[in-house]
Amino acid sequence: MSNDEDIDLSALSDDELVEQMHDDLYDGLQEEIRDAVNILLDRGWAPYDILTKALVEGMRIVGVDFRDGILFVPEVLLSANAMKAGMSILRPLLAETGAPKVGKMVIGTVKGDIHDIGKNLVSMMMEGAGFEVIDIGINNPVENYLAALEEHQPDILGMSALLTTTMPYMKVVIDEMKAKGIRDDYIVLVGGAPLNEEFGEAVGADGYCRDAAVAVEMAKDLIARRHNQLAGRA
Ligand code: B1M
Repeated sequence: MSNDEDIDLSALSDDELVEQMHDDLYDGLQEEIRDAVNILLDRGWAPYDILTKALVEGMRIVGVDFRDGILFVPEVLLSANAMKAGMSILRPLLAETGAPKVGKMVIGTVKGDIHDIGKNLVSMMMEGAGFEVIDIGINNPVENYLAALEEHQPDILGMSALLTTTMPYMKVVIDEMKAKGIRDDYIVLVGGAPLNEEFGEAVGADGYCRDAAVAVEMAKDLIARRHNQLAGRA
């Protein structure tokens, strides 16, 4: 997909520019991605549309060629860094609601797993929806989750896993919360490409989130239900 010619991004139409961004993400070109995000913002694009139509879609294409053995880890890392460069411009814009905080979430990727783009995206969208987010990063053993819950006392624990080999670790965390008698103190949401609703139920989570938008809706919904339950008991 590489194209060695210098392209004047600002001369492209919106559709051409989005397509070019898919190519530039594929080629791991951070600077070009930053420029293109800024051009789309100048043209009045909503940050969420840039995120989903240009960046997430571009990463989906990378994922297909990674799966098919056309791209390898070093190339995909470059793509991931280009994606992060674009996300870092959008992050403050998505978080800029000025709304009062509606809840608090601790989120992290599970042990053995270093994928963090999806988790970061969920964090950004949650912040944008008025949540305070404490991101504990990648490769988290159960102790990290428990320590963060203890320290921050969030409403929600979010866990992310992108590998079929790491997703069962979510059950380890939830089982340990049960053993400590703290499971019901928190709403537990899980997400990541290989998961599904049945898996979420099987590990004992309160909800499986297909994407960041679903995570926001589910978080708001479950927090509202919880408040209603507590009010009912009072
Ligand atoms: Co990885 N990788 N990777 N990789 N990688 C996948 C996941 C894979 C599907 C690629 C493939 O084969 N098609 C495959 C997994 C296969 C499987 O398990 N079935 C795979 C593999 C095999 C591997 C390695 C083992 C490769 C190797 O070393 N041979 C290795 C493992 C490393 C490890 O973790 N121990 C590896 C490494 C890497 C890189 C480091 C190169 C890089 C990660 C860089 C980074 O994250 N900083 C990478 C990448 C980028 C991918 C793909 C291409 C893209 C993932 C991504 O960022 N997607 C991925 C292919 C794919 O998924 N199509 C792949 C974009 C992101 C926005 O989507 O993460 O799904 P996603 O997040 C979504 C939802 O899932 C949901 O909302 C997000 C936003 O809408 N969500 C949540 C996610 N977490 C949530 C948490 C929540 C709620 C919702 O909590 C409340």
